[in-house]
Amino acid sequence: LCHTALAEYTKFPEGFTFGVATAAHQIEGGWNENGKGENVWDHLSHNRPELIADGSSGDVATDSYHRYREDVEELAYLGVDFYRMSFSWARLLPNGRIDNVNADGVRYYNELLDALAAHNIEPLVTLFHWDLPQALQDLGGWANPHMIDYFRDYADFCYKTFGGKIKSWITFNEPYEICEDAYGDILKAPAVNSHGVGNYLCSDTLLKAHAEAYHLYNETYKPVQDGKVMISINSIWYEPKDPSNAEQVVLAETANQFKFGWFAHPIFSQQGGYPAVMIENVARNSAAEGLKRSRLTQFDEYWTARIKGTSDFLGINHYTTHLVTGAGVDPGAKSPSWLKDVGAVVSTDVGTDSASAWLRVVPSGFANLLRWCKRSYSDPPIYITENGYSDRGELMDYKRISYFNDYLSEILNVINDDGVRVLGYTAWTLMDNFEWRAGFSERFGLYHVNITDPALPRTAKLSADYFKQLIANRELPKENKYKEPAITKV
Ligand code: PNW
Repeated sequence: LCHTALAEYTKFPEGFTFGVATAAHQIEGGWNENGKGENVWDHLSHNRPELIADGSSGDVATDSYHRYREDVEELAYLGVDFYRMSFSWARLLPNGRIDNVNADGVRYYNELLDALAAHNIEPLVTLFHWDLPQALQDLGGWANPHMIDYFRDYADFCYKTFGGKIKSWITFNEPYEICEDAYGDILKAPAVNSHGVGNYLCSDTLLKAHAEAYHLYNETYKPVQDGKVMISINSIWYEPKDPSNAEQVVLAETANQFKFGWFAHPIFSQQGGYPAVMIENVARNSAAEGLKRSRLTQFDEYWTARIKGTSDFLGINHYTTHLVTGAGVDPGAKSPSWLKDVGAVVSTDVGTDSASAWLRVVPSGFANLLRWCKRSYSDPPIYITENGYSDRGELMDYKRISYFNDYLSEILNVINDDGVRVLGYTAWTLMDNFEWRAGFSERFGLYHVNITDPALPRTAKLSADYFKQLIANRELPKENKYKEPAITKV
């Protein structure tokens, strides 16, 4: 599974673009400044601090609300083509609705967008990167179908207010994490933990909300603003532990349909709607539980058609590969739950490690995922909207560099050998930041942030230098000056 082959291809194709990503709640801070409303992450970290590994919060984060000019200087130093950032819904619309606009939020994002423009850095803006206004969560959040209208209104407001400065939009970041981790579990805010039920109510609403935001742009704004709209889907890519075991091969495909296909199939497949194996498994389990209907509501003909084809690119966030070891209910699965519905036992015992338990380094899995996307979704144009590695914040971050280099090398392999249409790459993340429930204990940044110093100084890590060279040359470095020096034993 895990091979570090010598890079066969080193040059990126003409027009391939590079960027780095952040998310509002992970960097901005200023959580209640100048009219910003409370969001679900403010709420979780203030009311259930025991759920955050180091007791930290996004109250100050990396203070990018005040220090954004410094951030833009770092982006300019790296030489990125684009910056993937997100809007804080509650900074713009404190209660989530358009009847109460926070002028300071509009000012903040206008100034940030202008600073990017002054450096020729294209913004790629995510409308929703997990920080739902608490006022909307109080109404049920993504489990409430009326959220389709609230999200459409918010999108409309953003297109109208900022659309002259933005050519690329992402509606949702990682719908799986939103629906499964936040509604089906307590891994993300609002930690509803309605396993096997709330997660599927969420996906029904979220996919419809996405489609409405897409159609709105296409019909009303695109003719004038001429931009693109996509969605970013996260994959843990699943492979059979034993590739010669037929049952494991089938189950790994099932797991991929449940994970990536849950949101990709309705939008990117020819047929539309949820993957067949999901519909089957959840219906079977629901009946066995004595329910009258499947916990997974299906899209009718209208919504199947309305959701299909609503993304100009396939945005992929990819970090890792896990293994399927056999059939059955995973020992960690709650009942009912998504994992029980998958019906496979999974393992993270693969590749090498990182500071995040879930993040195993398996570059070859990335290539397999990309080839699978080409096959499954009729060769879509793809942007990698996140990819990165966690450690404890070392400045000489050799392991992050080798992660980037090996994963980028797999992108070049599939572009050249398989004709997968990968058009751009986004590193997660510009700087160490509030890593959700892991707080600051897991660090993904190209820049180090010293959070014990109130000035929150940023320092370029070795990986920042690596990334800068990569962008300047549009090729992987030939001689490996970024290799960890061998330790001489005495
Ligand atoms: C992403 N997985 O989350 C998020 O978009 C970022 O906000 C976050 O900081 C970053 O990745 C690092 O965690 C993920 O299980 C959550 O494969 C889970 C997975 C991947 C990404």
